[in-house]
Amino acid sequence: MKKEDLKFIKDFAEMAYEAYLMGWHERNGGNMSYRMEESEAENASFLYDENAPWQKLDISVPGLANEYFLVTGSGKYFKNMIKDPEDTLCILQISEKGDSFRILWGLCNGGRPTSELASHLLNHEVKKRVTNGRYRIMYHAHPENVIALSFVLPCDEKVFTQKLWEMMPECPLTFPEGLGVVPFMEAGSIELGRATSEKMKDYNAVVWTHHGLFVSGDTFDEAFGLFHTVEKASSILVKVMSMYHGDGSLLQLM
Ligand code: 2HA
Ligand code: ZN
Repeated sequence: MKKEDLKFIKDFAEMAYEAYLMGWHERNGGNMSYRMEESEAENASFLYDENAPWQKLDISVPGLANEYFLVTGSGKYFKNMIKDPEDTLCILQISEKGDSFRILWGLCNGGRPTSELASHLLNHEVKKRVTNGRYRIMYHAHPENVIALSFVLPCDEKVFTQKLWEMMPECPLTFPEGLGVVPFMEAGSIELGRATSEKMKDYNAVVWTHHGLFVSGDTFDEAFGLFHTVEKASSILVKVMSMYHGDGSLLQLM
């Protein structure tokens, strides 16, 4: 077995590159994590540093005890993940009590897992429970139209959901449960992680006001597709709103 044969690393890095091409990852923006299947964790074990030290988490996620994750590194560029996974990604293991982690592979030039690790783990814990283990992916980025709308629409999930549903017939099919919205909170904070994971009980996509979008999915395609659909509907809404005057009348171009 070679690292190149590990399909989940390849799929992860390919999605990262496609998302970068969409313009959702300026500089080192965004982060992603994948909860590995047992067989994947076993197949990748030839990569592991079994002496890796345990590091305390500042949250507790007993629902993820002994789980393995592939996670983006803090400060790493999505653009580079496909060409240099060892430098930009890591495989981490959660301890038996769910209060610590250790880096078994990756970040070969040093570094830490994503600054949004608390959000990722808290959301995985909820989603694993409510989908009976089906959902494995958490993905966050900075799509410009979703962010722009969060400056203009009220911080209200009924409004966001209704407006985006109206933009494309695809929307109510892709997110029939609607969209969650959380108010602006400090990036990387546990508070943001907890607020998002509350929403993940009911939704698969949560708007981070003035910051971005956080989605979950069972496959890379589903997570990417959901993210893409929300951002595309947002871009249509931004265009439609731009064609009206302040008094609600339509711009007359001819
Ligand atoms: O740059 O996106 O939310 C990483 C982030 C933090
Ligand atoms: Zn962000």
